[in-house]
Amino acid sequence: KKVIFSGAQPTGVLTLGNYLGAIQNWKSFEDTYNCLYSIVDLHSLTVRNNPKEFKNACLSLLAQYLACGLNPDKNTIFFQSHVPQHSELAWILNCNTYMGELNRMTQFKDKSAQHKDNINAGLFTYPALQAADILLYQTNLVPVGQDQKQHLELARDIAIRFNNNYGETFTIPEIYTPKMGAKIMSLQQPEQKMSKSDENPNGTILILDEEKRLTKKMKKAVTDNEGVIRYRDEQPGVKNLITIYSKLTELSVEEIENKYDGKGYGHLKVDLAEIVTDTFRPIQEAYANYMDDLSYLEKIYTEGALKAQDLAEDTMKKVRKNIGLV
Ligand code: AQP
Repeated sequence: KKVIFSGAQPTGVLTLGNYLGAIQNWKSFEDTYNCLYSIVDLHSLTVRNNPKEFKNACLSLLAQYLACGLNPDKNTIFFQSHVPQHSELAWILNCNTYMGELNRMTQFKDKSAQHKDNINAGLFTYPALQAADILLYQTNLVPVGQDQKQHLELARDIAIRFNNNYGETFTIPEIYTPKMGAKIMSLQQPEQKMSKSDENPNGTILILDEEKRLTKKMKKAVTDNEGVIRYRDEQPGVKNLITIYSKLTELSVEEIENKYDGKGYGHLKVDLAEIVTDTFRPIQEAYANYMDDLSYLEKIYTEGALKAQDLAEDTMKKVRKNIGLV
């Protein structure tokens, strides 16, 4: 079977953007690929966390993965930090990645502008750890949102360079982004992507938002003065709402435009709030059950780590040998 690797950071509750851009697709691969889905906790150390809250966020993200329907019998679900080979390979790849390449990463530019008081080395070398995450499993396909494309291209460049210098070591991964929903935008600033760590809570729908809160956020979503429900770049707010609608109902853009022909934005927002609520209700119920059963979560992440370690060690043996470590 071909291998899929992807992950999300435990930096907060998953957003509707994470769900539509990534998690929803992950599930669709579980029968045809050997899928590894990680909670990439080491990546989140690039921001300052309260250790107790961080630990909760990590367990919560595992419960969110399961609640979103990822089947632990079909997928390997694990914490990145439980597989020490990630850190080992990250160092080796750091030594095969150029400062110039890392300097071009827009995520580093954005995040270092946001956190001026903590521009740490980890934030800068983050893409090398991400490359290690992927290359460690001889990954064929990486399903991610649009925002991760640049990092993935760098991971490919690093793998190609490494293979050229040291002989065939890594599979070169392909990038998979969904045709629609690869970049869900903030409800408040539709020119910016929806993000877990957005300071304005109204811009972001979280998969654990309860109905009232969710409906309120949806009603406040920024639109425009055009007064027509059309999917076009001149109406970024409305375009974003139609994208979400289409992804969750599988109605085409045209069908949605026709359905709301002559109707107002309020109508669209109320209906969409209901659709999102209906999607998240079973997830929220399942989430509460998983969070009540920490020993089950422990069983899942322990088994996941063992499976991932085995695969990772196969690659590391090859890497150590090829670079000449005794
Ligand atoms: N707005 C989005 N639309 C579509 N896909 C998205 N992803 C993130 N935002 C959107 C995809 O979700 C996966 C997990 O993301 P991550 O946890 O690795 O972190 P991120 O990409 O940095 O996402 P956030 O939500 O913006 O987190 P913070 O605020 O912590 O930086 C990835 O596949 C990502 O592409």
